[in-house]
Amino acid sequence: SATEPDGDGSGGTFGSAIKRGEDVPLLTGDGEYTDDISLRGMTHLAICRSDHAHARIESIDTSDAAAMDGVIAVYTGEDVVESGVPNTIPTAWDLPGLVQPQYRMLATDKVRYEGTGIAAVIAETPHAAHDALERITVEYEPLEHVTDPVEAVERDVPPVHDEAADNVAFDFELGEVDATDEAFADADRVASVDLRQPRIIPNAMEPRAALADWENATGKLRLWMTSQNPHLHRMLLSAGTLGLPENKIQVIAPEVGGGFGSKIYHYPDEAVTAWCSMQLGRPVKWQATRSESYLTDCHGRDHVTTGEIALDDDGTIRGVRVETHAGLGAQLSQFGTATPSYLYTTVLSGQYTIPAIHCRVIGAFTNTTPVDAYRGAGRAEGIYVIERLVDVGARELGIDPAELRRRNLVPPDEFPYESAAALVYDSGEYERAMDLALDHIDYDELRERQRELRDEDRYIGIGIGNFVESAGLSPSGLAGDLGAQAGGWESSIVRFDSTGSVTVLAGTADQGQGHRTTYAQIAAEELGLSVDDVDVVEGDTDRIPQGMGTYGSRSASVGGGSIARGAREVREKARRIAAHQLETSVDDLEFEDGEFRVTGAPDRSLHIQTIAHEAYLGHDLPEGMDPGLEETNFYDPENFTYPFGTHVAVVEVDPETGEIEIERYIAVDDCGEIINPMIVEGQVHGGIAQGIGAALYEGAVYDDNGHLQTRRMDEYAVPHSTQLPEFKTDNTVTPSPHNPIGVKGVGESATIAATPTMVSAVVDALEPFGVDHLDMPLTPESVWRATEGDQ
Ligand code: MCN
Repeated sequence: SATEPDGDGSGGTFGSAIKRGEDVPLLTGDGEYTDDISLRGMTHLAICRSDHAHARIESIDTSDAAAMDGVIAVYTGEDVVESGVPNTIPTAWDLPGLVQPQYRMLATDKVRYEGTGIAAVIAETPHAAHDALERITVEYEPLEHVTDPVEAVERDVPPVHDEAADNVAFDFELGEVDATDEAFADADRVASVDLRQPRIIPNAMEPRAALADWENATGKLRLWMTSQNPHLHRMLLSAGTLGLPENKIQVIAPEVGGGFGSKIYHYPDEAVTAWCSMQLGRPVKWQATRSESYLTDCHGRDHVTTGEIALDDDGTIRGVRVETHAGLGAQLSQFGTATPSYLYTTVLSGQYTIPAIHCRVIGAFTNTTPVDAYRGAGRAEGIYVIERLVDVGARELGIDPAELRRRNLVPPDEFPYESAAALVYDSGEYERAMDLALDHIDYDELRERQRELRDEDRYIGIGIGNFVESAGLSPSGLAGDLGAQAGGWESSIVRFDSTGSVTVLAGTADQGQGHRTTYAQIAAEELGLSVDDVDVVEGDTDRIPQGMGTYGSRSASVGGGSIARGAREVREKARRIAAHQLETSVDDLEFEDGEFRVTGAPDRSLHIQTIAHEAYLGHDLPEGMDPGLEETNFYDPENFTYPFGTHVAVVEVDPETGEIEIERYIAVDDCGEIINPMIVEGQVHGGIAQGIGAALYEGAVYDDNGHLQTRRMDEYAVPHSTQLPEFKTDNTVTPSPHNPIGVKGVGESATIAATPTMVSAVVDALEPFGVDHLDMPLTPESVWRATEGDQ
């Protein structure tokens, strides 16, 4: 079928748990990260950042810093302006009525959050550069600040940007307000929940870094950086920020140690690094410290929400109504407007047939680090809301939460399913996945046991998280309609060389996902080869002409889809050469294990690797055929893919201490056809850890002065492995009809699922205490207070 990997040469590699080839250099210390690269004459950049949340810059005195030993130059925002480069950080997706204030490489007039870059010091060593920061004197006129998105809009505070006097960047609505109001008026019951989703700090293992090398002689910039999407960085840097044509910029993403979204965006810092190199004609390196990353990497989430669900007594969901204040931080980041609007509101139907949905999102500027997509981006926040609503609805009706979910699931024969929140879900078997997850814990028996234990003053809770996710935004036309500064397509080159080995050049960029292995599996499968015959190259705009990068769980479906299409074209060209040389027709050739064989005469055959050699000699090709054996493919899928699944957690809560013990964690994910089950399992494990982190531990905290309090690893609690249970993972397979290999994304699924699952479990445990919702993070203190009736 069109949805199955059709490696009819069957290398047998698609679907196998092949070990990640990329891990050997990473585990033996041979991986080369940006900071590992040194160039002759290299200098070091440190960025002077504001320690005020909101203030007018009165003056900046850099003379002492400039006079220090080892300091080469100190630049301020005025110097950047005077250099005449366009100096904008062009960013956000457009939205109706969006206020897009100016965003410069270094601030000149005001600082709008603690961490705003105001001056750049270039020195011979990193230490000299950092020491000099302390000698820069900045005089500020402090202004009142605001860090909370509701207060930003409702309290009378000096605006973060003059252009948005009320701090509202956008006021976005999705769905039919009248139809939803009617559904609510008709329904038997309404349940509601007020909730907060705290800010998350992304915590990639490698902090952001850049190394810029401007060549005066050629007028070309080479920029190594911790990028999830080098081609997008090239595009945004060239026109809006530096004013260079794209062919004068090479962006290279060497090994990148995690991103979770934070390395998608076009930040001022990498641009400043490049600009400084252009001023000095010397290589400049910037390596963020951990605290600098905590302060300046875009944060995630930050929603304050009221959700309502309308239900009939038989459990039928009639409608959902949501209003949320989304904190955007002080500047609009690249996906910072799309995440809380399109990505959030469109998943509010979850896995359920909900006839009426209305959602209003108020995007608010605050004096905080800009907020953008963090693993799960928008979908995580939206699914959290609908899953919390289903739980409070179940409580309201006295119906078991699994049963209420079951009664409202989109049935398998309804696909493609158009939700009231404007998405067309591609395929799904939601009940099958939910049943599988519930079977793992013997759900009905466990409910019985829960009741018995309560009589002994023991409180276990069962949490259920159903999710559906829109992954791999496409097609490009839709992205354009929605105002995206990016396309939904992906590009790759599949290239045989004359020795019969294959290089795949892909426009995506791995930060740990395992593309080099899974892409090799796709190409090897299509070409009947072993994965060892295939090299995968990503992350260099001079080697790979075009690409859109890795985010939104798009690489397997869009990038992998492109590779499969390219490999098939290569195979068909090879088939025509084989037919010519074997003096038969293409239809009389079978392809197996890399061999083209004449049907009925198996001794007459040619291996695809031999054909590759012939293709490059070009001595004996079919009439009119060009030599060579490679294809460039651009692939623009017709829709997102829609991964889904059910996660289940079993916890025990100690009401005396508020401690939560996670006893079981089951994840059933459906990401369509699975390229590599081991990599998929790894993605799910990491995702669960981050989802549990958000539910139980994480959350950025600003103090009363607008200072980020959680700015070190010992102040911001990501879960340790000892705090996590053993995960049980399982899969169902419902292929996506929308791409050539039937895959759906998996990179964000578990993060989306795990957070509502954990909160659901803890709140379920606390039912006897009358608790029907508790805000994250569910610290022992908040749980204990809840058991004491103090929420
Ligand atoms: N895969 C597969 N079979 C499928 C689907 C995916 O074998 N049916 C494989 C893919 O080939 C790929 C991996 O699973 O090797 C993830 O694929 P995909 O879901 O397409 O996601 P992307 O590769 O586009 O990665 C992005 C996604 C996102 S959005 C975040 S955030 C995230 C994540 O991946 N950040 C990560 N996983 C991460 N993993 C690591 N180690 N580090 C990060 O920063």
